[in-house]
Amino acid sequence: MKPDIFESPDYYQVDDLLTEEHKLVRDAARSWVKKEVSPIIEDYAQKAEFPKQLLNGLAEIGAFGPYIPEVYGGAGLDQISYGLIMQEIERGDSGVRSTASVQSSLVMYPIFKYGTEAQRQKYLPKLASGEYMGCFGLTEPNHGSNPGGMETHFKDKGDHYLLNGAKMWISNAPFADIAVVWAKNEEGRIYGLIVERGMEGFTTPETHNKWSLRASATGELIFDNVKVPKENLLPNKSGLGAPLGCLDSARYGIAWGAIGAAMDCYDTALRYAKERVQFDKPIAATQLQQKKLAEMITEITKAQLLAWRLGVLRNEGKATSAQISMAKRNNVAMAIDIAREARQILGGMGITGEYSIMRHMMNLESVITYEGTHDIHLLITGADITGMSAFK
Ligand code: TGC
Ligand code: FAD
Repeated sequence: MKPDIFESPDYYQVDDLLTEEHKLVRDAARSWVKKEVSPIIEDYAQKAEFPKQLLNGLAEIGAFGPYIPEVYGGAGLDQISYGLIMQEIERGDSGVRSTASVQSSLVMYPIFKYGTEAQRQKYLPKLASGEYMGCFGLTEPNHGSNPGGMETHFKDKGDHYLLNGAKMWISNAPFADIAVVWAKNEEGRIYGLIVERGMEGFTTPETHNKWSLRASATGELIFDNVKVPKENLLPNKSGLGAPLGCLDSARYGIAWGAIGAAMDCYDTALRYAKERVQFDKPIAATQLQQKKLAEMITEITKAQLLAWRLGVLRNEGKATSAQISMAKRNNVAMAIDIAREARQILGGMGITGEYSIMRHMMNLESVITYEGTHDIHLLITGADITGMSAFK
């Protein structure tokens, strides 16, 4: 792969909307990605292997629990810093951002929000440092977009719970030390349970043959009469709103992350178009390629402003779930469109691992599906503006 000479586009001076702390956090993450992620990531994606050596660095740049209070080992940052970290990591690779998203928003967040003080003390500092890695089990073989129908369940056996069921498509599952698992009790009420690797009857087979997020480890979670200690139940919120509340935080991070992938594709395509000469002139001097590039920077700029405004609303505690859905849907679709157009600008070179574009494009096929599909987020907006749900 070529050396990482990425230069971030900022057509509307969005930097002026950021504080000095935001820029410091963003620049630290950007330098780390250039030094540690870019040189190795293509190789790991080709091998379909997660680069575990990145875990310490992710912890050091504050990617594990950016907005979790420092008293629990988090970085204690605001929502815009969190978004900027996700943007920079996904500029490197969506799979690496996935690992950070899951750890922060889908494992640390529910323990922080719905857990007991003892659970916070036991797990959060170790998750923040990367000593423990976590995964989040919501999706099941028969229930993807409709997690409320989940079949995984637990029974109260007096001194423990007995957990049975299966989850699939779980990021980080093959190497996670703990899993936050969503299951129904005997009354059909959904709760989160912390399941630890090594508990008898708990296995995490890896999912192979993916053409997307190849540098991220994906797997199943199988629960065959797993005895879960009662102190591992997250007691402070139940119902479908509990896992969906975690998704709000992760979807917000993805709205920023997708901008990173789009910026990387745009920057690569712009540079290539200026250097590639056909018919005795750079292809950047042709109207057709300028149309592609001009539309890309327009869409990136709109996405930056959407994400920034959403970050302000989240900092003020005013962002709605439907607003988050709009940003996740718009920004991921924007990024995948830009990846496809950028790939064409590079002609045949665009399909090789010499450049990052094809990897981003394939990764984004997962990003547009997980954390709520493109269709589901449209239906969330539709329900919000009409007051009528079209899901069921
Ligand atoms: P519905 O009746 O609408 O809602 C049930 C309860 O949940 C509440 N709620 C929310 N709470 C917080 N945040 C949200 N975003 C919420 N959306 C709904 C709602 O108020 C209600 O509360 P209550 O107290 O009245 O009971 O539920 P529904 O069954 O009709 O489903 C709604 C729908 C389709 C929007 C929801 O199920 C959905 O979002 N489906 C998509 C599933 C999904 O996103 N799965 C993601 C799995 S995790 C993942 O993909 C990780 S990828 C990780 C990575 O690598 O980055
Ligand atoms: P389905 O729900 O079967 O949807 C299939 C199609 O039908 C989609 O196009 C969808 O938009 C459409 N559709 C569904 N319902 C409707 C409707 N009412 N109206 C119109 N169209 C509809 N899950 C986790 O719990 N944890 C993870 O860590 C995790 N990581 C993932 C990593 C990867 C790489 C991938 C690919 C997925 C991951 N997921 C994870 C699962 C992900 O959240 C689901 O794939 C996603 O929610 C969609 O579910 P599904 O694949 O079962 O598709």
